[in-house]
Amino acid sequence: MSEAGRLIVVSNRLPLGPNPSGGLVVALKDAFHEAGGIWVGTSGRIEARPKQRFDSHPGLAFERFSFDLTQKEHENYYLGYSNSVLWPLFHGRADLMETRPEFLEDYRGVNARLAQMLASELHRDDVIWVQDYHLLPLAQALRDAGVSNRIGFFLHIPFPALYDIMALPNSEEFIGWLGGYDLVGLQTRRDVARLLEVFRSRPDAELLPDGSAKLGEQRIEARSFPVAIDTAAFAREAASAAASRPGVALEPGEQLIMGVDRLDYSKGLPNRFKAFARLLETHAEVNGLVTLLQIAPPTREAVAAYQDIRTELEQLSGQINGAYADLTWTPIRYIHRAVPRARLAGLYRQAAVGLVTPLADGMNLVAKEYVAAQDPDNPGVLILSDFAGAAEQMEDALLVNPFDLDQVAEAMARALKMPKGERCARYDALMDGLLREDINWWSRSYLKALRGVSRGLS
Ligand code: ADQ
Repeated sequence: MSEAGRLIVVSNRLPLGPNPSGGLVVALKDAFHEAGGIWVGTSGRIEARPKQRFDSHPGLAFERFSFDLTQKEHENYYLGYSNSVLWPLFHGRADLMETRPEFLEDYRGVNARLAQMLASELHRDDVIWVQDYHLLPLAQALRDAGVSNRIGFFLHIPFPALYDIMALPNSEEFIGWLGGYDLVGLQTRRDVARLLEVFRSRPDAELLPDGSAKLGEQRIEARSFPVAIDTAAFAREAASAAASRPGVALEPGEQLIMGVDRLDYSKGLPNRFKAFARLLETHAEVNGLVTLLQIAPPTREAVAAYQDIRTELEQLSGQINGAYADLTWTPIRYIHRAVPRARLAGLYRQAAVGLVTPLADGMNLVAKEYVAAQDPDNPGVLILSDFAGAAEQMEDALLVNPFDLDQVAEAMARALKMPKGERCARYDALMDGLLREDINWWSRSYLKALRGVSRGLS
């Protein structure tokens, strides 16, 4: 164990079970091995009398500290303020926001309760890394409880524009929440520019020559740290999955276009289906020879906007299949459930085109997974929305404006016909970047920056 203080990670959901998986667990494995520490988050249990508990497991390099939510907290903090206010707003859908005073009250309340629980467990040189939009006020609440440790935040979703923030009933308070952090990590340079614009607009904030900002007494560093995947491991998984499992049954000469997204309105699925219909309409030569496989598992179904998107997609896929299908060909295969990871990796490798067209997305890891899964000798083509954070690093994809259906349809036609030489050149360039800037690079560079901020600690 190193001299560095322990790492305290806080995320909404705690990784549970004896052998937890997921991107963040892989990302933080080395850091926890080096420094030890605690991972804090909700237990997934809804209890009338919420409890908190520590547990450790011999296979894990961190202790777990979980806490329950009441039904009211789950509805107001999680479904309410986090996913019916912040999520739509940060994805440019202020029109879908549902603001209610009790949402904000419990959002503040859960963060304050968590700060109280956590404050008494901290050592003086621990560094605290808070993950995502559910926990924005946590640093302020910890500061109020007398915590002076280094506290960093990472936002996994886009940072909103100044004008969008004005739509929040508590926009002043929102900006104040950021003032508790030493380091605010965002996905892209575009997000950092939006945050700095917010500071620039405020008389109580000062932009310092080193690029950081001062808000009240707090110095805040804002930088981009594009989140990533375990590229080499995913590539291996895809190669072995493709070798051991059958993919989708295709007719001779038929090509697969594939999309994988949680069923979320930010992912641009209706536009994607419409663009695919446009391809079928304008490129008769591909009819019968191309299938769109869309995997979209349900998510946050208790929130009304998610029920609407489901209905819309079912109608659209029904209409398009009704118009184009024949006895041997169904143009859209729409699968409304999760697919095991290894299976997904093999399907990516089978697909000639990866279609990633969100209208707003912090990063989008599917874009990275699709490229990592390709056969280096015969890779497929990634079509990527300019509105995904990943576009900033993945310029060798076919970048598209997802609102322009003709452009997306033309990109599909181009990708389906792209000569092997060009496919390989694009894949090589993309893969170089993904291997260099992988998930370990992401967590290492963030933690180095966080441990490097000075708070006058001895
Ligand atoms: P998400 O919005 O969930 O994440 P994304 O980055 O694409 O979006 O990650 C989704 C993950 O879930 C991928 O690893 C994907 O393989 C998996 N997944 C999706 N559909 C699946 C299915 N049907 N079956 C199995 N697995 C499936 C948020 C932000 C993103 C940001 C990430 C990480 O919205 O912008 O990239 O966090 O910071």
